[in-house]
Amino acid sequence: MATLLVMLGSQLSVRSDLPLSSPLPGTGQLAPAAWLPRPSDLDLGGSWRFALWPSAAEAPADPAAFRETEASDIRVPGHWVLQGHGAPAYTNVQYPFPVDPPHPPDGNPTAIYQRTVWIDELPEQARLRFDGIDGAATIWWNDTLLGSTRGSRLPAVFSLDDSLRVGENVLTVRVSQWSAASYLEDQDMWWMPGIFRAVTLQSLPAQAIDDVFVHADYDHESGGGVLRVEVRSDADAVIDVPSLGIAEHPAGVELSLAGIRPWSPDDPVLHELRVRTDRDEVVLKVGFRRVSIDGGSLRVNGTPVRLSGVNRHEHDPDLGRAVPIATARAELELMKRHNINAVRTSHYPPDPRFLELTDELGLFVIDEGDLETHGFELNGWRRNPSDDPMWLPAFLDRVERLVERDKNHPSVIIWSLGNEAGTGRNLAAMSEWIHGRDPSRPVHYEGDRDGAYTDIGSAMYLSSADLDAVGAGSLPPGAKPGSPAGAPERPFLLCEFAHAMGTGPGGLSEYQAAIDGHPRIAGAFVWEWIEHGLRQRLADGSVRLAYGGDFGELVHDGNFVIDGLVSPDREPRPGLADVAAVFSPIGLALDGTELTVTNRYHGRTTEGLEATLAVVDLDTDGVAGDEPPVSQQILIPLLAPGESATVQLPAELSLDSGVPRLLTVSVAQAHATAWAPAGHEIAWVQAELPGSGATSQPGSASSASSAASIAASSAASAEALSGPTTFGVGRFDASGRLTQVGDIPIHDFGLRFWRAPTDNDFGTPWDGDDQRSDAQRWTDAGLDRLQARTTEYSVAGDELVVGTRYGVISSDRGIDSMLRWSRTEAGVLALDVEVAPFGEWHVPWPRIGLGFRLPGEFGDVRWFGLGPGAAYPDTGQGARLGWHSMPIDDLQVPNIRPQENGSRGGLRRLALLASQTALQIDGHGLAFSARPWSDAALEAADHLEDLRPDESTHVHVDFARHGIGTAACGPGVLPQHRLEPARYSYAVTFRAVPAL
Ligand code: IPT
Repeated sequence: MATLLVMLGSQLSVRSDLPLSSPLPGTGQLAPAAWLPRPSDLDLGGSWRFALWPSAAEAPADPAAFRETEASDIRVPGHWVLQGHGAPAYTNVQYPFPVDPPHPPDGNPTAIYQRTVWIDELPEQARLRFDGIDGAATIWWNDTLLGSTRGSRLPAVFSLDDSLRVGENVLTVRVSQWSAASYLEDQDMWWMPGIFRAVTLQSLPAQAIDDVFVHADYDHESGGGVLRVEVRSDADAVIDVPSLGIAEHPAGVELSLAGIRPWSPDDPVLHELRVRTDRDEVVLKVGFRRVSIDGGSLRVNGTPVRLSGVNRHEHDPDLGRAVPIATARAELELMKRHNINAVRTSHYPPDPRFLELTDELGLFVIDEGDLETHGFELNGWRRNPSDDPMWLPAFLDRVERLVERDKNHPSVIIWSLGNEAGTGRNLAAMSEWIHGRDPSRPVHYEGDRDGAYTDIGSAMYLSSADLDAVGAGSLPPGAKPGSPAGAPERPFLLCEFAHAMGTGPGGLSEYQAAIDGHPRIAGAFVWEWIEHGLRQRLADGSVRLAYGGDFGELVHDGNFVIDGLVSPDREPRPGLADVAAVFSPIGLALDGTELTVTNRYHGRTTEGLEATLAVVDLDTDGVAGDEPPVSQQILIPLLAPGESATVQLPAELSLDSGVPRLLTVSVAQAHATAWAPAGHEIAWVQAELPGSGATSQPGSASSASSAASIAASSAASAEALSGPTTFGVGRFDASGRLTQVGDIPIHDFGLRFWRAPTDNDFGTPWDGDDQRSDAQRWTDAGLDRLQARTTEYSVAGDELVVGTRYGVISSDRGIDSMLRWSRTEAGVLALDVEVAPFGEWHVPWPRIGLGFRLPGEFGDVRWFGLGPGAAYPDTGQGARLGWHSMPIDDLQVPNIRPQENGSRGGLRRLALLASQTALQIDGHGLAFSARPWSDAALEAADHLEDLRPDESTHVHVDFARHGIGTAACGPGVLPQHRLEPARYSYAVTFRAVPAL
């Protein structure tokens, strides 16, 4: 390997171009170094001359030829495919070109960029830095060839010393979309070429500071720190750290410091470090901390970490991966406000400024290399670059540029070699290189399943049960395909889990319980933070959020790129509230009037948190009145990280007053932070106290019973009905369907068992025996084509009975139902529902509930139940019990690919409101959704923009729902959240009330 490294070093510094088929890294660059901005840096972003050709062969070969060419203007940084030249393309695993390594195809969009730079006075030394060029670039300054770049998300720095001139200078960059390097950049994302990160001209003195490596260690036993700053420069350097009283200390000489406050995400203490020579100065921020693996757990400053993470791609719906730094900051602040404390920079090093923000705001980072060769898997991993010596220099170059650029950031606690590149010698060599250069951080790579060359066990999309078994040490290595290295001394994390595609993710609570149950489990990273929808203007002038296939790609992977906790415009999806609840660093449990508080912060006590107890009386239906809750501050015990304590809630609220009560404890930060104001909520918990008085819940949903079918049960005195009838405040049609409650017209009333499949419903569960998705199994079983037949319609005194058989077309399978209406309370229609399967059923049902349509003027809802966001059986951890209200439009989750969404659970009272009147529905454990379009329209639509209100309000009142799971990529719905076919009975009431 030594010879190869020498070869690599010399090859890199040669000013030559590199053939597009060469597997080698770039040419002509300066040695990789830390990203060290200086105030005098000149940003070369802006408008450049630009032209694009369909192949490299057709594009001008050099700057002189380009000067004669017609060109337009383009914005730098940016992707040309988002600025009217060519089109983006989305593939997940598959390469969009033949797998013929190391050759790119001839059809290879090739662009030339050019701009002038005015120089007043020649600096002693000048450098040109590119932070990211997607594609393979060749660079000229004036007519001098500087070299070439490979590694789209990595920096490339060139010396300009002998090519600068006073006056006008010309910078020319030729970029080909495809090269040998494309085989190493098969991340699941849009293919978007262009100069998409900053281009900077640095003017420097002759003996500049070339590199700085800060070692800032913290010893949690002594509370002391050790600082050593290595400087690469031809001049002598000194350091100053004013906040620690360090001045003019010689670089390279170790300093022991007592009484250091360490860096942690919860207390991100940074110190300004100045590195100076006679002629040069750079300023960095330093944080003291130590990463270690001890007793099988991953620790920072001695404390085991609990990584509550997300995978973050750089994405903006208009700008692609050219994400403005203000946007990145807003994203990180949003993460912090949702209790996310870690980011995996999937699957490439981020914009270098991003890590300044994670240092400052406090997030742990897994910094990942720009490497993925996933498409080789589709060809049996044959000729995978990861195990082919021809690619070793490129692999080493990529990891070296990652580590050298980002090594000074305290937030970076783990290096990751890349993603989904199989396994092989070149990956092992990358890890070996890191261990030599930066032994202070562990190395991660999920593909190292045997733990042969990395330090942390890792997996993707393991089920919560398997994660629990890994934590307990009971899942041996290799027990399942892809199961992780089991050695108990290796900490373990899920680098991806909880695939947040469409409605979901379901099952977060079970994962978090497994994480919190085992110190060996260092945490997990949701796939993924943001949906990569691109804003697209269509020929008719309309605008939509586009996904794979929308740009006419020959091969693509559809909407698999739309799988985030936030929309492309960073609007939270319902899953984000759920993540905030399960990731909360303050664990709260309420048992009667005993509150247990657990401090799961990494680096702070509970000081500075304040808690409120709110108490509200419930009526016998379990519903609160309109009066505001009685609130008071309560004391939070002072807890160090990892500690927990139980406190008694204050007696003076006379908690056992005889009536049932709802208690809500909320914990908030007392003081403003960089990312949230004072009073921002960190954690909450609710519990109901039954009270000593007896309660009756008239509308209770009951659970399954084992009896097989429903008896036709009309009393002897029953009178059969054959036409429309009035019964109490209800009107019924000739088939016994409810058509009116009071004055409110009701259409298409009946039982519903179907839902517009979610992305998870369309996925094949990783943990199932069936190769079919739930949605496929539902259609195979005929749930999408039930036909109704009235089996009974009769009245007997105060009971109206309607039996309906829902049969599957062309099958002898179906569902029998019996609806028993009663009118014992004036103005109220009470309904008991029984359903039971008949024939063979081997598939869970999507839902059991009522569906109907109201006039569109019923445009608002008010409900007592879980809210304000959606809650399915295995989602909605962020939803709480109380009164909520909103326009029906706001109930909709604007999913880019429409699907079942926005159902509110835990429902006890619902009012569907028009201006004068309201339909009120009461029950227990119900769920509802209401939409301005039908389920059929929802299911048929490919894009959000296809959905149009149809002047009705379409309502579901569900008794039971199948869970959501994460089968879009991962395990399906857990057994306890499946809706298995069985006999069930439920109760609910209807009434028309004045709208208030
Ligand atoms: C895993 C990838 O690492 C990630 O980039 C993304 O594609 C994700 O899947 C699905 O959205 S790969 C794994 C499912 C084989």
